Amino acid sequence: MDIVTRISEALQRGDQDTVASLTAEALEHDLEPRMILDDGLIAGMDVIGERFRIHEIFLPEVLLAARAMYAGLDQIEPLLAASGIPARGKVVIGTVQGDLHDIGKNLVGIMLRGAGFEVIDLGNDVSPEAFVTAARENEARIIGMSALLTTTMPVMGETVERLEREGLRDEIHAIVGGAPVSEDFASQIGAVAYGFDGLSAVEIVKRLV
Ligand code: B1M
Repeated sequence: MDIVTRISEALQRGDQDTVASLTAEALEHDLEPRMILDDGLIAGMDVIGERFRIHEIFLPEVLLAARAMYAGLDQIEPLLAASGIPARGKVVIGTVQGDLHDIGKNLVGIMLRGAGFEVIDLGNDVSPEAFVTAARENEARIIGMSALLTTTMPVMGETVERLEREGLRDEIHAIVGGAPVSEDFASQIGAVAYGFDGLSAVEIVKRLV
């Protein structure tokens, strides 16, 4: 079995030590960080998500898988983020209020930093007010919101409404992403764009800045 598949399987078992050692081994063998990320870590997490959906596994297993994901991600992050390009602009990012999923949002942050943007990461459970205040105070032109739960998606719309109320809609652009979010949803709530993954978020931000 190839090393990337072994990383995916170790992640599914929640075996963080093996994910850490296999990721280190893969990097020593010059495997592309993006390949380790997409075909190992994200692929493993996709299987976990599906097994959780059909009640084959439960929250403790998902938590262990998330911990194992970070054991690999922590090693890949410096490689994805190392661009050496001076900052091209500021982006405020966060996972919306009520939502604690932060793996995807962190990946988006890593890719943006790698593309040379200064990222102000507000973490998870971020209110519309906190997004808008951080963007205003840091003079950031972009707010990037992530949501993984259908129940927290409306917070994205509330943030856009808040920008409107404060007269900032033309100055600060809201972009949205996360597994349940879509292009249609983004235009319904008045966000300027929908990002499918970290790379597409980078493309959008480059276009907007
Ligand atoms: Co939760 N969870 N979870 N969970 N979890 C999902 C999202 C779920 C789909 C699982 C399922 O049922 N199959 C389901 C949501 C159902 C729904 O809303 N329709 C679910 C649920 C129900 C829950 C709880 C409610 C469970 C419970 O308590 N009963 C609970 C909610 C807690 C809360 O937030 N208030 C919960 C808890 C958790 C854990 C804490 C155990 C853990 C999170 C750990 C962490 O993040 N630190 C967890 C996990 C790991 C998942 C799954 C399995 C994996 C999510 C993930 O990290 N994926 C997830 C199933 C799934 O998504 N298939 C699930 C990997 C990550 C790289 O992908 O986040 O999609 P993703 O990010 C991608 C893109 O979406 C995009 O780029 C990223 C890179 O490609 N992207 C952006 C993301 N944000 C973006 C922003 C952008 C642009 C692109 O621009 C700004």
